[in-house]
Amino acid sequence: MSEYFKGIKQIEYVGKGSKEQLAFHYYNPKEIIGGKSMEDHLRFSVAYWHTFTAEGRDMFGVESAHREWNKYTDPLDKALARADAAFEFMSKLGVKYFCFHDRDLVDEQETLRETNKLLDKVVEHIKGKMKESGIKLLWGTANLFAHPRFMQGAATTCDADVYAYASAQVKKALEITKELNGENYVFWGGREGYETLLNTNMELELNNLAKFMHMAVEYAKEIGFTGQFLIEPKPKEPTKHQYDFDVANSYAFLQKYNLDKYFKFNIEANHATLAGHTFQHELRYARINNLLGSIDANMGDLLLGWDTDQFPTNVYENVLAMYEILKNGGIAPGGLNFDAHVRRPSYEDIDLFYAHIAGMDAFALGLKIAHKIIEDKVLEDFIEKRYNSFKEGIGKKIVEGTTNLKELEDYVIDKKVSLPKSGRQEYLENIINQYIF
Ligand code: XUL
Ligand code: CO
Repeated sequence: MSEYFKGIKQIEYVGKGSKEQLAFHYYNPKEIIGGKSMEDHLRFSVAYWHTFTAEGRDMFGVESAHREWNKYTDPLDKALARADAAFEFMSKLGVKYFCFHDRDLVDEQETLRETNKLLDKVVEHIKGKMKESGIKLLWGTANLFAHPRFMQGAATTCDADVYAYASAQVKKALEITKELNGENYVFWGGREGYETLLNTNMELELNNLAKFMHMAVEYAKEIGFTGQFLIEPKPKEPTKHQYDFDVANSYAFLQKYNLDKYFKFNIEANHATLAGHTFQHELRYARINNLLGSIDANMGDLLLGWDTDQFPTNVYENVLAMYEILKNGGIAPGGLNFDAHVRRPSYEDIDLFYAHIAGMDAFALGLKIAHKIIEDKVLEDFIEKRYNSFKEGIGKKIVEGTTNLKELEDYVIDKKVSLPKSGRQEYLENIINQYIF
């Protein structure tokens, strides 16, 4: 078997002082933070599509990277080589999870039957690799957006044959996710949205989408797949308006169609910002509704405004994200999946290591700092006091739902209502800086 990443040894923790860059400066997998190892807190995962399948093509140019493992013309040879490279990479990096779309593993063939046959062979091979390395599958999904048949959606298409094809793809993706003991299954809306309402029956499309998800839940029960179902919201791109806009909007959809007990959310930082939210907002909204399932750890570029899927090297953002994860009691059975790709000019194989190391170190820092902020109750004490007026008197009655508009009017009618306490935003931002730097 070929070695693809020659000259790269196991990536180890060397600590902050070292100048070695093929090493971790903050991510120390076995280090205990708040009673749990960093590795168990963070549950890092490598995204098969960005790291092993894609090669740096963008809207304006062809592939900039040429990966040795993708050079084969025979589809089985290529798929097996890609899997070998993936497991060599993940083992050297020390990441314990990966995620895939069905079409990342193998190229699509003439018929679904042929593609599925090829998939079975590769899944068997991957199963062996997983056993050998101890690397596990965080989640599987189906690619229902790349092939032109899905140009107008998959579960929200205008064409019943396309809908059937997408359903069959999900059936198979569920089977292979179960076969590989996947801990979750993700639905990202891909092209489930519209370009113009002039040609769109929105009601039918949303009803069909809900039926699609119900069928997946049913089939999972039938085959004994017990992983967590996740929806990954994104407001736009590739479609102008995606149906799974953000957590709040998708939660309304889940509730309307009685799907809320089966789904949680896979929240992606760059999707949050495209929706006009902070990453922390989406995490918080999911967390307080007990819907925080997993994370696509990346970041966007605020000046570009599209889904740039960059490695999450912004420590400040990661502190706030880890704050939500810790307050959630952890992220398992979800994890932190690097749905991120190297910049097109970073085309050498070694850049794949530098990029993941950068994301892992920045999230390790986020974990350590967020843990301290929570331990010292920096925000908790402040927030607790900020809402003191709801603990007694009329405030208590409001919280308990034992008052009414008439009583509230009586309460204030002759009262001189003073200003609420200062929000102290800058004071708090300064304290957070003191924890970070
Ligand atoms: C696309 C995206 C996907 C999903 C899986 O923006 O994030 O890669 O994570 O389909
Ligand atoms: Co994603």
